[in-house]
Amino acid sequence: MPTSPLEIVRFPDPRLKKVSEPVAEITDEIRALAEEMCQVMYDEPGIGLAAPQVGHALRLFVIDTEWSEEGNDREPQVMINPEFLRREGSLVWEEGCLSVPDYTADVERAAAVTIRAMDLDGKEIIEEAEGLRAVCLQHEYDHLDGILFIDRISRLKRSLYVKKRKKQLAEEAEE
Ligand code: K2U
Ligand code: ZN
Repeated sequence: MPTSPLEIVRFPDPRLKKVSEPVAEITDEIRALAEEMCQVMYDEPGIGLAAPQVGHALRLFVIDTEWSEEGNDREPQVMINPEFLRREGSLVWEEGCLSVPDYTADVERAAAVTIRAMDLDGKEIIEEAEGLRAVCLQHEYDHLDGILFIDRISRLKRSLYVKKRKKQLAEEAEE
């Protein structure tokens, strides 16, 4: 059945704070959603996208940290019901988010992770990652627990962003 084009949910939409539900069964609808999420990710462009960011409170995200604008090397990975088996070390990375417009900040996360998930065929994936891919996996996983990168920065920095964002929304409403 035709689905409405996916829209990116933006802060301060309450849907971004919800804890998503596990995917009970990999249905054709789940496959279609994952496919559309990959398209939105490449269109934005981004290197990751979680289902709650497009209004679906499901424990599913897509990630592709290797692709380039030429578009010939796209290999998106769909991660269903992911969990971390290991998080080690520490690194700081300047993060942005497709759901948090016009803002970046340094975020501290684990430097190396091992993640276990299911792919679209229901096959178990266990993957080790470090650097940008480790950051992205943790960033997307946070979305499934209703956590944004701005929840991992200082209260002062977060409050300054919230004030700026609410002013931006008020000005847009007046236009
Ligand atoms: O979840 C999202 O909003 C996509 C995020 C994923 C991400 C954020 C910070 C660091 C790593 C991954 C980004 O908006 S995707 C945009 C982007 C593109 C290239 C490099 C870093 C972030
Ligand atoms: Zn994000």
